[in-house]
Amino acid sequence: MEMRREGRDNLVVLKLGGSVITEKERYKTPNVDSIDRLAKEIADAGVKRLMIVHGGGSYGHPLAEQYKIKEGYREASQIEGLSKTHQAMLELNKLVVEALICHNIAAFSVTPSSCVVTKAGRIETFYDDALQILLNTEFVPVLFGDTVLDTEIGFTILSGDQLVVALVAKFNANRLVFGVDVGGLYTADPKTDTSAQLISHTTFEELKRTLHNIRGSDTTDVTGGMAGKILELTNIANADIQAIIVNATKEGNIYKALKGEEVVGTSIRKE
Ligand code: IP8
Repeated sequence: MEMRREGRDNLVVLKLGGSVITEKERYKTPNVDSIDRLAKEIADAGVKRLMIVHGGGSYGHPLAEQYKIKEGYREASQIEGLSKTHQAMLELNKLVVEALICHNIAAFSVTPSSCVVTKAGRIETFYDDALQILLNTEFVPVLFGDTVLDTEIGFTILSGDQLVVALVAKFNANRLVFGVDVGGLYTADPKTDTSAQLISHTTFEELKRTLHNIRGSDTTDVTGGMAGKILELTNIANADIQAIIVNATKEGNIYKALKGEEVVGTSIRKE
């Protein structure tokens, strides 16, 4: 992965999990209250250089699963599925961008499938000139997990998690905030194990070692839930950044994480 090394930009990359901005069990149902509250928290935090990526939730994942988009081209019937999945993501993106604009953020939608091409599911080409200009002119680009074209398997799903990690590396961000629907990383599954404890601080190296213990998410998530996130994070193990996983369903957490204030969650650093 290419790294730009010229200086620090004080750039924050924020991933809003699909389970936070949609009702994950109800097909194509946005969580409008949550989207609006998060837009307000983002506005109040006033981060100057910010990029936002959101996940698919009940918009992208059920369709991606139904048409087996992640696996690539197998049969002609998948083609309509590709269009439908992409269109569903555009619908969700519109809601997120509109909410941000309502809170006076200069949000600008950027469609990943128009600037990224993958090879066997991993980003191969990333045409980032437009993003660079948007950032330099103080827009807040808003991207999302998307259906993308793939030089080996025809098409696939690019997860928002793979995308944020690529953006962190490309634009030399110094903070990556994951807003999810759980409190962070735990020593065991907190839903089934009462002895589970929140891991408040860890390192990328430690994550690599414990990856096999991390559970995937319960609902349909074709891109791997928490385990997928951690796997992506291990790709930037040498970067001098802080990654924070916080519960974005709790009011104030995204605000604090964006401001760099103390917040309940998991903070991950190089060492
Ligand atoms: O929720 C996946 O993005 P994610 C997007 O960030 C689609 O994994 C289209 C399923």
